[in-house]
Parts: sequence; C-alpha cells; structure tokens
Amino acid sequence: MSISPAHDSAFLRACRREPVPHTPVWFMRQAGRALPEYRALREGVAMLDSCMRPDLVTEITLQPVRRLGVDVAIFFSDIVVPLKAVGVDLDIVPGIGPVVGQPFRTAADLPRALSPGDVPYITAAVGQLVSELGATPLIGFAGAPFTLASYLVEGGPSKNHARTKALMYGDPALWSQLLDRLADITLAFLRVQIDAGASAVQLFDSWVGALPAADYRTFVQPHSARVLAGVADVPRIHFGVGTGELLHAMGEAGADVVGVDWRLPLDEAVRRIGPGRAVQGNLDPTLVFAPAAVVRDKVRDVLEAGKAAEGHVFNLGHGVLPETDPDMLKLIVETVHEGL
Ligand code: 1CP
Repeated sequence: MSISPAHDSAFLRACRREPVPHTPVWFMRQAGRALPEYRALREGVAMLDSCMRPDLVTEITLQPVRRLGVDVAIFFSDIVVPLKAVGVDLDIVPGIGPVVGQPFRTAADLPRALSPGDVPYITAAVGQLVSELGATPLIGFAGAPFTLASYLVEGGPSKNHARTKALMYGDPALWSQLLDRLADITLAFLRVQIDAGASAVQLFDSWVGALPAADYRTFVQPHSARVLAGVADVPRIHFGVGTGELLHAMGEAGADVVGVDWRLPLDEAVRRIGPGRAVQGNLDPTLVFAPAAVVRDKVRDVLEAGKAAEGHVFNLGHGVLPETDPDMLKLIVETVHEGL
C-alpha cells in the first residue's frame, strides 16, 4: 500500500495524537449552505440528485477548501444517501431534511444490504477529489445506526425521537435487527469511500444524545462499535450533539477522535473521554453572529482548553448555520492557525 500525500498533514497528525505545526481546522457542514457559490451550483438541482453527480460533488467539496483555507475537505453527500441507494423511499425536502415515504414498522420494512455497485457515483467522486486535493485530506462520512434509525422510524426529523425509543424499549429484538442492518449499510458505505481514497472518516451519531449512557451502551454502542472496527485502517471521528454524558462510551465504541458539541469545555470533555483519544470541536456555531473580536477571543478559549487533549482538531460544536457569513469562518480559520 502506498502512503497518501495527505499522510503528514496537520489534520491526520492530530488524529494520530502526533505533534502538529498548527492546530488543524475544518467545519462540519462546510460544504454547502453558507457559501453563495454553493447555492449557485445547486440552483435547480435536487439535493439527492446533486449527491449522485461526481462533477457537482467534487466542485462543492472543493469550494470551502479554496475559499476558507480549511485543513480538510469533507465529502459532499448526506447520511441518507446509502439508504436511498438500497431502495428506501425517501427524499431530502428543502427546509425540512430527510423525509421517508413509509416509516419503519416491522421486519418486512428492513432495508437490504448495500454493495459498492449500488453507489458507483461515490467511488467516482472520491477518486476525482483525492487526485485534485493532493496533500489535503478528505474525510468520508456516514450516519451511525441510531441516527439513521431515527429518520427511518420517525419518517423525518424529530425533536424527541419518541417512536424510535418506543421501538428500542418495546421490541428490542426488532431494534437489534434494524441496527444490525443499518450497521452493515453504514460500514459498506464508509468502506467504499476509504477504498476510493478517503483518508479519515466521521461517523455522525447526531441525535444519540437523546439517550442515557446505560441505554446507549445496551442498545447502540455494539452496533456503532462494529462499524468503527471495520474502518480501523484510517482515523475515525465519532460525533453527536448533546453527548456530554456519552463521551466516554462513544470513545469506547472505537473512535480515535471524539467530537464534542459546544456545551462542555474541551478540557472537561478530555477528562470524561480519558486518555488515548484525540478530540474535535467545539466553538458554538451561533458565535459567528457575535462581533469579530468576541469570536477571536472564543476561538482562543477553545484552543486553550484543547491543550488538555493529546490531539485537537478544531471545529464547531455542530454544523455551520446557513446564515453564517463565510468571512467569519475565514477569520476563525486564520485565528486557529495563528495559535496562542
Ligand atoms: O459537512 C459537509 O459539508 C458535507 C455535507 C453534509 C453532511 C456531512 C450534508 C449535506 N449532510 C451531512 C450529514 C447529515 N445530514 C447529518 C449529520 C450531521 C449533522 O448532525 O448536522 C444529518 C443529521 C443529516 C440529515 C439532514 N440532511 C438534515 C437535518 C434534518 C434534521 O433532522 O434536523 C438536513 C437539513 C439535511 C439536508 C442537507 N444535507 C446536506 C445539505 C447541504 C443539506 C441541505 C439541503 C438542501 O440544500 O436542500
């Protein structure tokens, strides 16, 4: 196996907990939404259609790297793309998010497994991107089984995940079958991206913060752990929102880097996660609406707290909000790179 030109990038070094020339920085949801050049490209193209066009995916993924000077590219796609690829009737509705035609109720609704032949456009787009990116690493990603299950069971975005939890607590055998199948799909989707050249992966369990730690360990962790074990040949980032009480368990699931939202200072997150893992985060995504001087101070606070970690990848505590001024993101990148 040849060594990738991105191997010695600050990002991959931080993930491996090696010394870095500067703290690496990227933003969840950096590709899309906040950039006018993204909106121009997406004009008249439905979200899921754009994810199947390697030319568009490549261009959208590269836009924030060019404009913002971030250290990493994140593949432009969505967590529901592999579900669509195995035939689940769903769409991404503007202003809402993923909506599923027939929500999951019984074993007859189990999605089928995913094979690489189902997503040739992912292989093509990753290959094209990796050759254009050179020494800039590309992060592949997927949704974790719990978060994907929430969309399938609720039929769309949900605040309290009530039906999802009703299935989990009420029919543990069917729940386990569903999460097992989703783990297969997620793992296959991540493997496609790694095999095409992605140099790290992020497993998004965005909504798992809805669970107490004991139930997370029983009903979710084994499935996420199986996914993460299957991609141990690259650095693995594992992230969720509102996961202050789950950080240790999410690390245990097999993450090299644990993503932290904005609610907990990084030094406290590091204490909870324990040794042997790097952290990613965690500027509040709404801070970009504060004056520049405040933003710079808060960025430095995050860098200071991040010193407690064996490796720190700077990011927001969740995705870029659509109203964000790209110049503010640029200011954040510059401030992170300046260091303390
Ligand atoms: O990060 C990037 O720059 C790559 C692009 C990306 C990623 C990583 C998109 C494009 N989606 C995702 C992941 C994703 N999708 C997650 C995990 C990350 C997170 O927690 O934010 C989740 C939960 C989704 C589901 C989803 N897709 C939502 C959230 C709905 C809810 O439940 O609140 C939404 C709004 C989408 C649509 C979507 N995905 C991506 C974009 C640019 C959009 C906007 C749709 C459009 O332009 O029509």
